[in-house]
Amino acid sequence: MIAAGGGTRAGQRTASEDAVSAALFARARGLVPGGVNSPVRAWAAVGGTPRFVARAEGARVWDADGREYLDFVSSWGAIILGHAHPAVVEAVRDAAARGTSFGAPCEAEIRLAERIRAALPGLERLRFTSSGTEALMSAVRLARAFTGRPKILKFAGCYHGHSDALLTASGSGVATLGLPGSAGVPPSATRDTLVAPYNDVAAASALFDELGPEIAAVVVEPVAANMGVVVPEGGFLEALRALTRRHGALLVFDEVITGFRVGPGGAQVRYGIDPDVTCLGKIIGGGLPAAAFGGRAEIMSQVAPDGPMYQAGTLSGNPLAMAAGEAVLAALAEPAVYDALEARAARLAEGLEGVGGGHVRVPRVGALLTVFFASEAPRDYDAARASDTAAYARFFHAMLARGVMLPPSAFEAWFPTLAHGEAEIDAALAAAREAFPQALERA
Ligand code: KE4
Repeated sequence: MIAAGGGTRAGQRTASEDAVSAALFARARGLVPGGVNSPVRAWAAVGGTPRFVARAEGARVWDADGREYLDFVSSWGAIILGHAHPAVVEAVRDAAARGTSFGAPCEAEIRLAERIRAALPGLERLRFTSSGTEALMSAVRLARAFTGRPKILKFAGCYHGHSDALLTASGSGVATLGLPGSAGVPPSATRDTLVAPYNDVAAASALFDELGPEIAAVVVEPVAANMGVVVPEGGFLEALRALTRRHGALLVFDEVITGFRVGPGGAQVRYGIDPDVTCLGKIIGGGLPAAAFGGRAEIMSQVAPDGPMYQAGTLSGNPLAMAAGEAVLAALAEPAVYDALEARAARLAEGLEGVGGGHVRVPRVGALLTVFFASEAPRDYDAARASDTAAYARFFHAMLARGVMLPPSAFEAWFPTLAHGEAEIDAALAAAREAFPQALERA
């Protein structure tokens, strides 16, 4: 199968197809834990040699061995226009020529903040950070500062970055006091973190009945994308909004993935829910390090230097990241952009379910989807973990051999971009038609 747009013929790939990546991986492992700067990139969940990317353009990446792939990782959702989009490259190049970081405010921060607020009016005030982890960590501190309460309620299978309080084991059962989900996180750091199953209104409600006066906030991915894509069931988000209002807690939407991906106003506009605090990331930095947390002015007035809640960052509001983000949001403001994203992602998801022959379910919201080897689309983390991850790993490699780079974990989302046109979707579906039988063969 030829990857759309020419490139390497997958069928002709030689045994040494990853020789250069393998050598780089060995070299990296002598320098960086696991040879990678973020664990998922090591391909532990699917096995094999992680490909080192040499360059990327549009919907494609080329690895260090010179092989071309259709890319559905898209920097974990940070890329939505396509890689190396000319408007982004030019904006970053122009900004860099004026200096890369000032440690002082600059107008670019204001312009990007204005664009974000135009799309998300609920963010009356916002603060930029350099990562989603920082944004969520700050949002938790903000909720505790604003309410004076200690506890946070999150949902099993949702990932909100790696700050201690949010790195809890994915609690099973109705609701558990958070247990540390990583070495180095002491029980003291997560004893105030409550965990309930996603889509389980009764569990969340029971926690509020028991501990409501102590709960500062509910933190939720409005569309879960870190256990694979798990769609909020009707009434789930509405119930969280009602519960938090009734008990005086804040509703924090983690839109690091969904922001500007599932619609021009993110999940909160798509589902018509007004959270108290929103966290953004990925797309707003256009592939450069930028994220943000924001909300009503009354709440954000807690944040230093206006208020007593400290939060800071050397590179927060970095001018290059601001320029990249502004270029991306300007392009996303073009009419019909989201119609195109929605239509192509829908054709991909429906096509995958079609060629999957009843063995897969492909939940999708906007340009966010996952292939689960399961008979039903999971409604929570326990169900997601019950899917056939071994089959997914076989599917991953069968697609890789055909020139399609998928997320190297069954618990991640696929991120099609505006550069994934008809030809790219057709090529991915053609590869999947051949790859599914291989994936379904028991090892
Ligand atoms: P960062 O700190 O990685 O910028 O953002 C953390 C974060 C927060 N909230 C949500 C909903 C997220 O998905 C993330 C990070 N996403 C993962 C991919 N699922 C990043 C990939 C990685 O860890 O390398």
